[in-house]
Amino acid sequence: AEKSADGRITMQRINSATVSEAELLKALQRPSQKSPEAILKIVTPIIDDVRKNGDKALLSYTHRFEKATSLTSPVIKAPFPPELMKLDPETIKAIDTSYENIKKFHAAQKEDKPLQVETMPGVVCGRFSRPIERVGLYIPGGTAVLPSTALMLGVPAKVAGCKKLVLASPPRADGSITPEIVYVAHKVGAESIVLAGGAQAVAAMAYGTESVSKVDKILGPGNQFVTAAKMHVSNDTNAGVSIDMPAGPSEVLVIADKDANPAFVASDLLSQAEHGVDSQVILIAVDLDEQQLKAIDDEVHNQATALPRVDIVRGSIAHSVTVQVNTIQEAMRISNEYAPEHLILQIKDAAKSVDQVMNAGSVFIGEWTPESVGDYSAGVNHSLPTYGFAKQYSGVNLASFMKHITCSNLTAEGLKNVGSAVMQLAKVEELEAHRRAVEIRIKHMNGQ
Ligand code: HSO
Ligand code: ZN
Repeated sequence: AEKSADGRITMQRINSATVSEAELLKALQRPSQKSPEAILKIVTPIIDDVRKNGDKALLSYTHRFEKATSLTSPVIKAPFPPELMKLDPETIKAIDTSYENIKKFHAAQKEDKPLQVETMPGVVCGRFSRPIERVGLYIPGGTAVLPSTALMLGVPAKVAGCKKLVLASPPRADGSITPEIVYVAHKVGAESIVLAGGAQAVAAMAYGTESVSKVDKILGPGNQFVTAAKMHVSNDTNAGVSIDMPAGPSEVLVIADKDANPAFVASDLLSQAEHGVDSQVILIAVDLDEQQLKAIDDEVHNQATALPRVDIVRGSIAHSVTVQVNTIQEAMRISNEYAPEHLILQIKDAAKSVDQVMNAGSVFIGEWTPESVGDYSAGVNHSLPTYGFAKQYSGVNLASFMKHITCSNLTAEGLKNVGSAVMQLAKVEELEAHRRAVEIRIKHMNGQ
């Protein structure tokens, strides 16, 4: 990781009023990712191997990559043995509280009743939803254990009514799995936990193996190998599997004005910065003077040096930036252009500014709403679009686990009303069978 010359952990600073738009955008560029082609070259043989050789291949990758050489089966099936989910009471309570809040918020996303619209007399169009039957939920391993991600994927899947939930997570070197993840798997009624990570876990869920159930959709964050593998299997029409969204490293953009508490602002920047060296944090400082900017910089440095993951923070802060702007409007313009995964508003009357948010994964409003409440327990989902994909994707939500099916139901009168339009367009497209499917019925009505 890079360090500034004097060893201070500090973000570079630019002023939007004095730099060109191109310079501004350059400063806001996400840390570059390895080329997708290079990653695909690595993951494709792994995916092919697991598709062809099933459990045997899956296990051998887990032995190799996770060093879990004692593992003899790549899956544990429900009911999960209680000794695999021994937790202290505070942790159980925390998971249970978070579970209930996430459940409440996602259950509220259910449609009250199927949609029905009569577009013309006798022409009724409807839409109803059904759960995706089998879902694969990927829980990353790496530098932190993430049972919260198991909650963010498992709870909405359960609320949606998915029949089969398969979790996958890389095991530890001794072959075991984090007990918190097993407890969440148990709570959401998962069918099994695949003890594997990376492209091999994605392939196992996409194609199925002797012991891993094939799924219809794979969701969950992961490193570049996991992401490339998800893209690869979702492009294989023979796999019949979809994915949630493309994923990149995590990021936060904080907009702070004179009202903001420098210590709070720094704490939010750092909670995102500690995720990984490739995380990016952006501060947009609205009309702050040198003294206020320095107060935030000092807090960043002082709080960071006291963190256990200070080395990771050094890495992410090295490619993070403070942008000085004069107005909230300018701050919002830049934020919408950046399209942050997380947007934190530490500004006066923060709620009023939400109207101006056009692109963001999730918004945290006001000084009492740190991102970490949304990461864990408030109820909102933390599986969100990164890398600017908030411009076109939504975060994981109830609909991520559902399909919407439409239907139409016409009366004879309805067919008479809409039939001439149908027949005329069929004529334009020179699809005569289409036209006659209407005509034959109209003739029948007329006793012809
Ligand atoms: N901020 C992360 C989610 C997370 N934080 C998990 C803590 N654990 C990406 O949205
Ligand atoms: Zn987080």
